[in-house]
Amino acid sequence: MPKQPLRIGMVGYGFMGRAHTNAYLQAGRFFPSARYEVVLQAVCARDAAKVRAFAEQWGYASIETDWRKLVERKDIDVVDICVPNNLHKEIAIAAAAHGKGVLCEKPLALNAAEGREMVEAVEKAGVPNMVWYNYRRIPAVSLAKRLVDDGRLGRVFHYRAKFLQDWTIKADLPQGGQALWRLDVQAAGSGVSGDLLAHCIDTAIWMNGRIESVCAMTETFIKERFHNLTGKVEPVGIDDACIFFGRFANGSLANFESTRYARGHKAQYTFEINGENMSLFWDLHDLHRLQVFDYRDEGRIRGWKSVHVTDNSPEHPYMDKWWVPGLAIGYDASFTHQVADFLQGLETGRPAAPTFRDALETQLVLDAILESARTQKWVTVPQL
Ligand code: SOE
Repeated sequence: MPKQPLRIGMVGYGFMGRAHTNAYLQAGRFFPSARYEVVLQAVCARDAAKVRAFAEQWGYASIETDWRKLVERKDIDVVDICVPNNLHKEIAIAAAAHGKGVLCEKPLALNAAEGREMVEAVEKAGVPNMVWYNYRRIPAVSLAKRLVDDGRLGRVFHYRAKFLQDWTIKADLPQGGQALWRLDVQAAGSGVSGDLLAHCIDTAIWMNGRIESVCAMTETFIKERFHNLTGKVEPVGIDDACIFFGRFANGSLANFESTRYARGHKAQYTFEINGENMSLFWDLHDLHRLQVFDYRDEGRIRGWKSVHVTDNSPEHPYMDKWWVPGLAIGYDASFTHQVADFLQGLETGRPAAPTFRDALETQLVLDAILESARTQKWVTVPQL
């Protein structure tokens, strides 16, 4: 039976545009869906020459230079949003109103109020929706989630995570425009909290449940930067670093840190979860490895086990579709797995997570963190 085309219209073509497009191509090859064939139908960005070059390089059939035209096109089924955070809401709501499925880069929105509007829009339209919190689908991380869900940890006491980078230490790095929109509070909404901690919070909630309350501290180390869009030196409105602790609904304690001022660290995302029977530790720099300590092991050989999650059996999530046992896959594969799961969600009617609604939970925690840092008080995270 011929497969049904699922025609993607992508807005933006930066780092995430490449990551998503690569995932669409790879998913069709390594995780073919029985029902859908992903088609790279159109890519949209303001600069016609640049977006045409991107379309040619990556295989998109057409281009647009105005996202409003893209979301109206009858030959697009899913709109994929890969532009700065301040554009997510408007595009998502318009795409949903035109009956398109909507995939959105993380974080969902500038803040929870925007996120709520986006959730309402996709749910009212009844369209498929998902947010690209890709790290859930690194096989070692997915395996950790399975162990937690199987109850192997027992009662959980602690969850700690950090995401460290060092690329903004330079004082003469401007803010605004192209890749540097992440430094501009108007475009990004926040700094490391929305950009990096959002990943940690998404994984944490997924693995360990709701975060109920938080107490946070943020710092902006470089207070003014040249702004590429205004041509002037402007105050910096983002958080350069954020540390928070909190309480999960299951009674366990949360401890999180993120910064772009940790010299030597490029993307060190780690998490650890400590239960009464078992602890798990993962580090993005060694992404295949899940460190496991099981207290129930025989005493003589009890200790931290280093599980290399590259077996090509279904016991190691996603790995049976790749190479032979022991051979590594990379960061890019987490996006490929997300596309594969999205297609499976369409086939089975059980939507792939995180949906917009799931991602709104992370957004609520982010708002609470920023409020706590501002007011120097504990903040209760509102229920969804
Ligand atoms: C920031 O440098 C960044 O690219 C984030 O925007 C991504 O979400 C993260 O995965 C890697 O770091």
